[in-house]
Amino acid sequence: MKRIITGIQPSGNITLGNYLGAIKNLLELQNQEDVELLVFIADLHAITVPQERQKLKQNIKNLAALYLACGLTPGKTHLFIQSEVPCHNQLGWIFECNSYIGELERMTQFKDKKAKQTAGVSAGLLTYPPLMAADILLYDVDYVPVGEDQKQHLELTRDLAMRFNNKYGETFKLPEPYITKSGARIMSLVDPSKKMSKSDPNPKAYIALLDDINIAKKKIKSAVTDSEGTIRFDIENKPGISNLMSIYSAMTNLSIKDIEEKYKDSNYATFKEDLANIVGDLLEKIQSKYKYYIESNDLDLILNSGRDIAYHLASRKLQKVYRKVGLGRN
Ligand code: ATP
Ligand code: LTN
Repeated sequence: MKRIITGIQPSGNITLGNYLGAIKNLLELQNQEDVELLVFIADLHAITVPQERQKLKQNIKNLAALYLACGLTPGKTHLFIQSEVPCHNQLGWIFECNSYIGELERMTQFKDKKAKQTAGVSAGLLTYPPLMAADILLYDVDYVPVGEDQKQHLELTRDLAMRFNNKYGETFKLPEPYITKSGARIMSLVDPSKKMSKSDPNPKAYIALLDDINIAKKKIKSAVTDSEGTIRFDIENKPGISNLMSIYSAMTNLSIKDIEEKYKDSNYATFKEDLANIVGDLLEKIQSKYKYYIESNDLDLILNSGRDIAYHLASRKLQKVYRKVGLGRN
């Protein structure tokens, strides 16, 4: 049995980048035999940058419903909310005490997010990776499916696990990142040098899974391309169309070569029209299921069950760690 965990932040509208880079992989993993999947909503991570209370609450619930709408199945996947399993903060603290400020300051996400903060940088933004390490190491997982941007945090997680194991004896299993090539890095629709991000201030940069379908299609049709007009993959010189081709490929499982062949006599407008329809169909399917979950009591029942299963696993590991570190009386 392989155990797998991943988390996603409830920091805004889940985008097509999140779907193709993270959620789609989960659906594939979920359908494999001998896989136990844990998926959580990383609300503690979300508050490393300022959040409005009401909005955060709503984002957490929306995200849970969205995950289910995308196809995560409760019997196969344990879905829970990070803050409802306090073992995450508790182990997170132990890892904070075993991390060096220098290594945390080197994290790309920290540097990026720090640069974006206008009203001061929270200490939590710096100590985010030890909390993420705790999220993972509590559960003795084999794999962590994430987008490429999270690889560095995964490496740190492995370093922290090894550091702890060396100091206190074998305690944590070393997890592997699980990154699939297609959809690993979907870029912004207005600036293809930046990744598509749900916290981008310009909503035209991303397709949100809950976007109005016509607006989503329009965003694709007006995505930045170039003046050459041929549908050819060349990230360096044609980043805009290459990004749209990556999206197309991840959506349809057609290879980039197949797409180039299919559209060799077409123009950007035809290609974009087709892609807009493909994306529109996906959003339509997800949105109708989302409507069901957001209005149903099932959502709370599913989250309660996920929380209880996660707590059961995590508390056993935490107890072991406390004992090894010498905390408390036991
Ligand atoms: P934020 O803008 O709030 O930092 P985000 O959109 O970058 O959020 P995260 O919550 O950081 O999303 O990431 C959720 C998951 O989606 C992670 O596994 C991440 O690697 C993946 N992911 C995020 N953006 C992309 C993208 N543009 N392409 C592919 N995968 C992505
Ligand atoms: N840092 C991740 C979200 C995240 C996560 C995790 C992913 C928090 N904890 C544990 C995998 C495993 C992000 O920003 N995408």
